[in-house]
Amino acid sequence: MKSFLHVSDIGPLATALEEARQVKATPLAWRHLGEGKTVVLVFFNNSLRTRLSSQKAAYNLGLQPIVLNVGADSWKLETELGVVMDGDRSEHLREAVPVIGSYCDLIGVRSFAGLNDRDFDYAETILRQFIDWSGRPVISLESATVHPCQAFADLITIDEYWTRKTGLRLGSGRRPKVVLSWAPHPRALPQAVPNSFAEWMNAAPVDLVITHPEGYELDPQFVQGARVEYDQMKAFEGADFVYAKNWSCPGVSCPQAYGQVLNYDRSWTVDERQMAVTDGAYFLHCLPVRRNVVVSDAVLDSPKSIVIPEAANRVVSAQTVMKRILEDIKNQ
Ligand code: SN0
Repeated sequence: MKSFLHVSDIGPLATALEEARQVKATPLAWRHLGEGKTVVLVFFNNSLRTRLSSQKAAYNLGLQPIVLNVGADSWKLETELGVVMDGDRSEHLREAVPVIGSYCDLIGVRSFAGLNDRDFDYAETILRQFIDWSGRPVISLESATVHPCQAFADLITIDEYWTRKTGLRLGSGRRPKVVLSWAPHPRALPQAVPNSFAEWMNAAPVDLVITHPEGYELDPQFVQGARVEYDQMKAFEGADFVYAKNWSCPGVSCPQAYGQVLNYDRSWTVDERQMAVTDGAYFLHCLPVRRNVVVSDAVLDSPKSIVIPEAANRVVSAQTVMKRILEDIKNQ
């Protein structure tokens, strides 16, 4: 695996899921695989789960993590090409990235969408510079348009709870109905989480329904053939899994509104009213979540909420991805 951004980077999903099950069952079985190797985890933005689960995944593989918080304990880095560097950014990625690459064997990067310039964000301009100039495999730890480690953990969680509900493995028998629902939020948030969730669910043996108010249409490369339903209650009918997430305007139907909050309609807050029409759906969210804005206390604190096991599976997804990369390096 050269880099990890898209579901296609991990190959057949059934194989990846089986590998994740093994990693979860025996996390220390590959504890010598990463010996003598280093991963640098670069954070341009805040993180709790990604930071800790990536480090824990590395430790399980005998891989040494180094964490760099850009701007806080490094120079402020310039990310745009061709600019006159007379502002507060002291170093360009053009130098910083190959230097980081020379100190490690793989790199993880968190670089949120700026939400100002759709072309800059959707070209993954920052992550691409790491891929092009580091000479190392690069993992997106939520970059401008994708959050693959989260979506992989979401799939692992849905697989586990589908088996718990039906006794069936995902991919054998009926497909679960999975609903991705937009929810209100006071701030403008990226589309990376819903983009990746949609991409991974489209590749998995599930029926995906996406629901959001008009104007929040996700980029077609991620929606693919999924059903889009503008009536949230209708979308939730008979659902087996509900995934709530806010995102700002993706700029598909309204390019000038890219990255903006179009409305703050609190009737979209996921509550018992919507959950009542599901088929006893489990509730997922990537966290951090704003209580009583995105989802009510009653739903988040109910036995159907699986946000904590979902977060725990972030170690499993990160470890499975790092294990793959280390095996590739070894076999080169
Ligand atoms: C990020 C996002 O992409 O939506 C990270 C999610 C894994 N979420 C936030 O930035 C939430 C911040 C807030 O103020 O609630």
